[in-house]
Amino acid sequence: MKLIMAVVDDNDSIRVVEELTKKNIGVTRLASTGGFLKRGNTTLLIGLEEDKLKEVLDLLERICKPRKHVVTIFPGVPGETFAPYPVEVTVGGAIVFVLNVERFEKI
Ligand code: 2BA
Repeated sequence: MKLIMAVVDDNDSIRVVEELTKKNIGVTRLASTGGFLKRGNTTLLIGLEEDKLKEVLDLLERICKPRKHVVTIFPGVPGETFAPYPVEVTVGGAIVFVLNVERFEKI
C-alpha cells in the first residue's frame, strides 16, 4: 500500500476529491499553508493500493494546473532600508510525495 501526500491549490482540490470519491478511492483533505507565500493551500492524504498509483498521479496531473502569484519581497537586514519589490512565482500544479505504508488498520 502507498500513501500519496499532495499539496494542491484549494480550488483544484475540490475536483480531485470529487473524482477520487467517484472512483471509490479514500481521500482526506487538510487545510495547509505554504511556507513561502504564507497563503492557504490543501494537502490531500490518499491511501491506495499500488496498482492505482499511476491512475491517481495522472488524475492529479490532469486537474492541478500551475498558477502564477506575485509576492512582495522585503529585502535587507534590520536597521537598513531597501525598497520592497514584486516577484512572480509559479505554484504547483501539485507537489506530490509517495510514501510506502508499513501497515494499514481500520479499527
Ligand atoms: P509555498 O511554500 O507557499 O511556495 C509557493 C511557491 O513559491 C512554490 O511553488 C515555488 O514556486 C515558490 N517558492 C517556494 N520557496 C521559494 C524560495 N525559497 N524562493 C523562491 N521561490 C520559492 P511550489 O514549489 O509548486 O510549491 C507549492 C506549495 O507546495 C508550497 O507553497 C508548499 O506549501 C508545498 N511544498 C513545496 N515543496 C515542498 C516540500 N519540499 N515539502 C513540503 N511542502 C512543499
